Amino acid sequence: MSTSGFVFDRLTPAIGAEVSGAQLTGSRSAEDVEALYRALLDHQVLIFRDTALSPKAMAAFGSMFGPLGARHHRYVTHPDSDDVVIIKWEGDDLPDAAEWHSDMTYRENPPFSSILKAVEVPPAGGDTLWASMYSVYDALPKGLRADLAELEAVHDMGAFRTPAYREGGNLGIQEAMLGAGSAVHPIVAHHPVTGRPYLNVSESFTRFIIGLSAPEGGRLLTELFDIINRPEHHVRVRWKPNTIAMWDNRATQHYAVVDYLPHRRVMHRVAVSSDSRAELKVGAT
Ligand SMILES: O=C(O)CCC(=O)C(=O)O
Repeated sequence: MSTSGFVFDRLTPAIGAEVSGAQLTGSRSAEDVEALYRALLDHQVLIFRDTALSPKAMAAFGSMFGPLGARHHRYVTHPDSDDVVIIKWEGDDLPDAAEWHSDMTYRENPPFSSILKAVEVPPAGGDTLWASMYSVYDALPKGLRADLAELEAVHDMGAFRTPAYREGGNLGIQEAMLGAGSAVHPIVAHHPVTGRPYLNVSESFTRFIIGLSAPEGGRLLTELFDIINRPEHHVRVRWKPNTIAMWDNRATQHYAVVDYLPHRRVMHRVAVSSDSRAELKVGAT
């Protein structure tokens, strides 16, 4: 148990812990926030059960870890807080998160952390999986690690092209691409706080490896995506209303399973744009 009263029960060897021992509220002491932050660095995903934070309290909680405001280019915001987006799928919708991804890596500075609360869950299904990208990197054969060391890849908005095209044709895609942007990131990145290397490509957003031909890059990416898919790198969470997940978006990916339609699933999400504690550390060195 930490001095804050939180207890962290590891969910799999690779990733995830369920938090108990103290109730999460929108506002916590500095010591509590530090304990949660350390646990987030250790476990990468924290799961809180029976935690009925209002949209404003979710935003207040998120802002204790860094500035908010990494708005998504498609999701609508909650009327009670501009910092909370609503992710709602039902009927014959085409949910967009049933692919491994880190949030918004098509930006130069993707958000540091996301906080997701289940508001309405289907009778069965609608689970979310997270993968530890440290664990994936550690599982790569040594030769492959060496091949990847200097490579960089382009990330863009991926399948968000479909709604953009359906709504606006060619111009719709061009405008959406301009709005979302694209970014080149190293294939092997290093976590800014722990320093650990992690694999930094996703099947949602990584499109092209700089310096390789499209077929060569495509083959390499497919090999890496197959490794990300292995269950030993994952944790799978079953949601109930008022379950909250908080994850470190830098060395994790997630996959929201779509097996529940036409039932409705509604989630609230807050994105923490940057890690104020990491910035302090970087500033101090
Ligand atoms: O709905 C979920 O479980 C995850 C949604 C998602 O992919 C996200 O918040 O980035």
